[in-house]
Amino acid sequence: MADESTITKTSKFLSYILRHKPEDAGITLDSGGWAKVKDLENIPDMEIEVIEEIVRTDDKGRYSFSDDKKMLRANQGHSIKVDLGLVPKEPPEFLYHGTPKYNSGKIQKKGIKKQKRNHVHLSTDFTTAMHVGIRRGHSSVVFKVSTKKMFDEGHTFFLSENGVWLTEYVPPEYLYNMMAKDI
Ligand code: HQG
Repeated sequence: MADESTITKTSKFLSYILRHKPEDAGITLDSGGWAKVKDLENIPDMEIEVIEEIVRTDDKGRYSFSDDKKMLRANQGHSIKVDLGLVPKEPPEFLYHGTPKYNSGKIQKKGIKKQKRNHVHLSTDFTTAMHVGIRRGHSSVVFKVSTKKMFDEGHTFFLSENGVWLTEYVPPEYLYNMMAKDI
């Protein structure tokens, strides 16, 4: 077992290179977002045992090995163009989006935009969304989104391997309710 700080440091670096900037570690991803494990092992301070432990224990299931374990990718959260091969899926009636309070006015007016990532990320429950909102250390607002209504009106949804719902954009008229959490 690797120590906590090695796990956190390595996981953050893996997120960074598998979702955003593979070139910063001198690696390339294929069109499906997969990195070769042998390339990852060549990165200084990167150990396969630590990668394996992260894939096994990550609290959000952020990474997956290919079936033959020769490749690794992030399950969602990318800003670089990747085709995760996800199939459109009907969402539940409501999903949730947590955000720092300072974004809420703009979101109410303009809707939820994907910003730098490839999709807007939606959680299945309030608590998870709240944690997404407060993760940068600010009081957060949770929007309840009428996702079934969106779907019925032509919006497409995907469910990532690790249970995060993804869509292109949430127009403001589907933001059904708003709940705040002060920290
Ligand atoms: C906000 C983490 C102003 C949006 C989490 C968010 C998630 C707007 C920020 C995953 C806006 C973008 C994604 C608008 C959206 N005006 N602000 N119109 N529309 N925003 O990090 O959803 O730990 O790209 O609310 O758990 O916070 O990395 O998206 O606050 O699943 O695995 O713009 O990242 O997962 O921020 O987080 P992000 P997110 P990991």
